[in-house]
Amino acid sequence: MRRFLTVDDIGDLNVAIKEALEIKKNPYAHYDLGKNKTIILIFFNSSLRTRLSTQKAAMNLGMNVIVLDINKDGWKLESELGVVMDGDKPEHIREAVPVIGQYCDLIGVRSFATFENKDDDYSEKVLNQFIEFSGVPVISLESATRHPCQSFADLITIEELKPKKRPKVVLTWAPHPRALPQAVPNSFAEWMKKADVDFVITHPKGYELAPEFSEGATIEYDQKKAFKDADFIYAKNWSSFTEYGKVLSLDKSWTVDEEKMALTNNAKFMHCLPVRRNMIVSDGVIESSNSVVIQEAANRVFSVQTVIKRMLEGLK
Ligand code: SN0
Repeated sequence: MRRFLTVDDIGDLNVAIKEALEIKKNPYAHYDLGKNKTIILIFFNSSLRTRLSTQKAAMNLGMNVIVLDINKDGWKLESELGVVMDGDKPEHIREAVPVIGQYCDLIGVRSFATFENKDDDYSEKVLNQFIEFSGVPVISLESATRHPCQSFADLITIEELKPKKRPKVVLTWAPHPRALPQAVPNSFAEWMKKADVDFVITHPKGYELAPEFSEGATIEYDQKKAFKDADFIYAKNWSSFTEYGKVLSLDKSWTVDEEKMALTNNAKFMHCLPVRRNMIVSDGVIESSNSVVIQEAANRVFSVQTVIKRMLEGLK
């Protein structure tokens, strides 16, 4: 395995889930695999779970881990080609990336959508530089369009908790004060469409995801209808794709609360975190026994550990 960017990179989902659950049962079983191997984690954006769970997963595999908050601790990077570098960016990404590749065997990189240019974001301009020029396998720790480590952990959580063979999973938009990327919902949709679930997306008009992600999913604009008989409610805010990066609505009637959860089949509440209480979800729902956000976060270790393990096996 040389890259982990999309659902297509993991192969058969049932095999991947099984492997992750084996690792969860016995996290140190492959401790020798990472001996004298180094992973560097590069963050262009903030992180709590991704940083800690990836570090823990690599440590469970016996690896050395280096973390770099590149905006704070590195040189500011230029990514345009053909520019005269007389401004505030002392280093070009074309040198920085191959240099980082000299110091490690694997790279993890987090680089969110910047919302400056839709084409740059959706062509994964930054992530692709790491793939093309680092010379080592690359794991996406949330790119402009996807968050595969999160979606894999979400799938593991659904597998652990599903009350029936083919559960109903609902991805619902909810309000948020800032413009957030579409990466988490895009990715969740991409993984759910491949999984054995009945998948519904609900959002206000104007929040349609990019067609490559929404195609094949059921879209229901009436949130209450969508919640009916759901086994899992997956809440997330995202900004508009069509009016790229815009916040079109702050409508609190979309907040997930006890009344709406009562319409479901005793659904579990999921969110990737961090979550804004009483915007996305009421205190009552997130603190209820149906909230599985902590288990979901715990599974972040085992999704990424599966990926790192496969990459290390490929290095041998
Ligand atoms: C990120 C996002 O893609 O939505 C990371 C989620 C894993 N979330 C945020 O940036 C939230 C920031 C905020 O202001 O609440």
